[in-house]
Amino acid sequence: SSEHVLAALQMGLQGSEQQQWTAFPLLGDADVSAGDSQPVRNPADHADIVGQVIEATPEHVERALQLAEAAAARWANTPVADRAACLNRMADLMEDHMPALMGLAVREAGKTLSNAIAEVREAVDFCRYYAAQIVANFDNATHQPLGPVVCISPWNFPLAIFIGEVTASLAAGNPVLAKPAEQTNLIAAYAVRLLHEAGVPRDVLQLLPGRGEIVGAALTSDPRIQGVIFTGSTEVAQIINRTLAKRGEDVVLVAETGGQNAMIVDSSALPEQVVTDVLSSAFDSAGQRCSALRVLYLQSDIADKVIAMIKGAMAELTVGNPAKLSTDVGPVIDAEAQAGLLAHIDKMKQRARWYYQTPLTEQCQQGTFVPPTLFEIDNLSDLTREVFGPVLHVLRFEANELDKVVAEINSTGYGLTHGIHSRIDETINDIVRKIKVGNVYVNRNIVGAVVGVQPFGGEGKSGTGPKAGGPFYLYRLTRARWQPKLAWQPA
Ligand code: TXE
Repeated sequence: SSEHVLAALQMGLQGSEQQQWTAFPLLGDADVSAGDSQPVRNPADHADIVGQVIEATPEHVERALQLAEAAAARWANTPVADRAACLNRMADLMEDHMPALMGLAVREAGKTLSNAIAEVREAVDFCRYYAAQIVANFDNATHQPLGPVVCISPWNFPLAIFIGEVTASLAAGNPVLAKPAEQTNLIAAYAVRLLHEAGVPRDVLQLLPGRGEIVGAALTSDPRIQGVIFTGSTEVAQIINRTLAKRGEDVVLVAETGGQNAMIVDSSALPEQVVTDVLSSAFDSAGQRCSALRVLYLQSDIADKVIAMIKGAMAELTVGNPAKLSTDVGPVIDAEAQAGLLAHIDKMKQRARWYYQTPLTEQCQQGTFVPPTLFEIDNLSDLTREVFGPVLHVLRFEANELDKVVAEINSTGYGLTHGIHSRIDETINDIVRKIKVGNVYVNRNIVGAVVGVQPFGGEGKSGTGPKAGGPFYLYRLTRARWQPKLAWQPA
């Protein structure tokens, strides 16, 4: 059973607790393993040093760009079947290296064990999906690669999003310069080494750890870069957009950004199911998912009952060391994120009608923990920005106010994920028609991407599209020369 698998993996992780990892620039012709290094600390227990990182210098960036440009034609002319074979081997390798990858997701990013499994599985799915798509729909003549691309990724899905961006770009035939988030270089470096082992040439995939505003900015502004694949905050996406606009050429930008995600629950919904789905949507990964539930609209007839049940369930959550099987909610990524969230919670305590928080245990003192917190507020406009953590805001509405609720949600300008709990078909269909959003989840929890099944991406301030894990993604990373053969049928 999955519990046995988890227990076995936990034992494996215990063995690797003392293990230290490294990340440094992996250039096409050199490992830059000497230089000033920074320690990486476990967000659950700062005494645990997970490894060391050496950042890329401007010289490393320049060398990587030269090598990527020189490698572009060779990788473009590598048959798509051979590129796909590298990705399929990578999927196998990640399965073989599951305990180490999970250990890194837990110790470097604070993921719980079950979230860490999902993280690796999603990365594996991305590899196999893009490999299958490239073989089915593309050949080297009909679709030509863009040229060198930069993949810039966030820390919250440090393997799945990183691998999704990188493997799609590689499948499409583009040499990749990978710039992972500052907080999660170790797992990215591990993954890049596996991709090299899987057969991706070193000059076709290079790793440049470093600060976004230094290494990321140097890469996105360089005229040799033909595409930027970005996942992160709306603010940074806007900076990159302006940088690319200044170049005045057709540089491809794929940006996945944040959301202000809401769930509408009417009085026909099943309260027990609502509570389970609300808890996982709002508090899994300590709420640090772009898809996570932030705003819960409850029809007033059932609001008191559902709120009492949510509070009861929140009281039972275990917040603590994510390496333990009994933990439900781990730490947030770092002290800066923790301080920002605690400031938001303090501010909302003044404004909200009431609040409830899951009690934290002693062990939470050692890390950057934030208690799961529930507020009842009067207006969505009380939330001025995306709150990237385990904080949920409840609003009540009356039966005749559904249109107003949908208009209010649309007015945020974000459109990443929303949820609906209702047993009335007309209500569900009406909301689905009117709500501006990339992904809508009906009578279930909000989960984000399901590769090949629910391609993921937002509208408005939430992203440019195309959706990751869907059939159009690879088209955006290539330039069509003539009519593709379509193995899939548009719906
Ligand atoms: O973002 P940042 P974070 C969003 C989520 C949240 C954010 C969390 O909503 O807002 O991501 O991730 C690099 N030029 N999503 O805090 O700061 C930076 O180094 C070039 C949405 O990491 O935007 C990092 O690698 N690059 C989502 C990356 O940008 C720059 C899924 C992201 O950093 C840069 C996951 C610059 N000037 C998270 N400045 C979805 N929609 O799918 C920073 N970076």
